[in-house]
Amino acid sequence: MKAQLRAFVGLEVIVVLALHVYLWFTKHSTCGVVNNTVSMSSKVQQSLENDFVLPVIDITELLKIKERGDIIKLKNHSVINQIGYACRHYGFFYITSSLFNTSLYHELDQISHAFFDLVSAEDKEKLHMKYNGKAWRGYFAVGDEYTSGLADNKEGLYFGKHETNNTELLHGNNMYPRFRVNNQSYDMQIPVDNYMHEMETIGHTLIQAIIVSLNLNMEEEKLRDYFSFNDPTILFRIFNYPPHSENDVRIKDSYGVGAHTDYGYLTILRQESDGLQIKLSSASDNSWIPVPIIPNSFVINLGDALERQTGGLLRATLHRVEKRVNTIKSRLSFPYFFDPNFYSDMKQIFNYLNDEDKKFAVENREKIQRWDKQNPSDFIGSYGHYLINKVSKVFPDLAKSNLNDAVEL
Ligand SMILES: O=C(O)CCC(=O)C(=O)O
Repeated sequence: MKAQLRAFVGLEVIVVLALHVYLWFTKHSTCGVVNNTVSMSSKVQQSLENDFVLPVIDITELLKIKERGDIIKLKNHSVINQIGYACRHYGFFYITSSLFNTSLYHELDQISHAFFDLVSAEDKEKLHMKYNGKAWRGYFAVGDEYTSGLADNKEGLYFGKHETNNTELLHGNNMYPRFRVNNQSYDMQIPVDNYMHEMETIGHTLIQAIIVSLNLNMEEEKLRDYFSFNDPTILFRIFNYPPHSENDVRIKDSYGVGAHTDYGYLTILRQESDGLQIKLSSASDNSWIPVPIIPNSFVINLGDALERQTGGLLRATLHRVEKRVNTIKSRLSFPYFFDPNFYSDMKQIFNYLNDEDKKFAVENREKIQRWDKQNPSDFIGSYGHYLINKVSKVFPDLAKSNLNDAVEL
């Protein structure tokens, strides 16, 4: 009898444990934690324990589709459904894939470290953006770039599509660092161009997946016209966040990057170490949530143009980067921006949404107050116009010296 009781109690414990495991999985699978091959950093684990983790979506199946333009033809695909869920609820998610070219990323990490850590301030200054006219490309030093009115604690390099004969604002030549340190010569052009090429493929894949996930009542041709992703505006940046002493008065009230949303369609971000934080509109306590690194993944977030075009169904989520005070290590990050065509007027598709999504978009608009108190849907003009106004605020001095009267300051 005793043995039977022991067996029964043992069985009960196993059933209760199994139930807990089951409940945990059903709860978290709605967040789309689908890639079991990814090893999670301790902070991800911690966020899991705090009951939240951003979706991690393996996009290999989409990257395998040979004709890049065909993704927009897909219907009811499980990866697209996961992307749609993440975009509607968070505006932020991770992507993973066995097809990512990790050796290229490693090469770019190495050469970026060599540039930021070993090149002298004088030599970096020779590549300053101020010497590159209206192209808005080159190097900037710590304190040059502002977000929400405060100088960020980062230095960096700005790149875009390398178009030597294009004299339009924010177009033109890249200033690729070429340097020699410790008896070794470096040239950033090939790794930067290769990296941008790979990101463009990922960008085309994701924007089409996002468009399909909207289930719009529109013909393919019209979709391509409304979402101008064929010839996107591309900006690529490499940031270096140096460590600071906690008592450094210059950084008292500022961040690595202050709170902001991105401007265009989507950002494909690779971060070398933790630091990025987001504020979800659904977070009841208004807290900042860490977005820790997951090895071999990218963080994706949506920008203002998608918020505008979808009438608020998809949101550009507020984010910032912590300053580096309790560490001796700097932090590299590689944000790549895949944005609407420079001349596109970012047409709105609210009327083509289904009723449920329309309701969700209206609720979103009522519930969430944007950080800048602006509504991207109210903007009149092209994406290029929107972008120029935005970037001239983050580099006010450069806008005065290099863009002259081309922008309203
Ligand atoms: O460096 C990062 O992790 C994020 C940078 C960022 O927020 C941006 O460039 O918009």
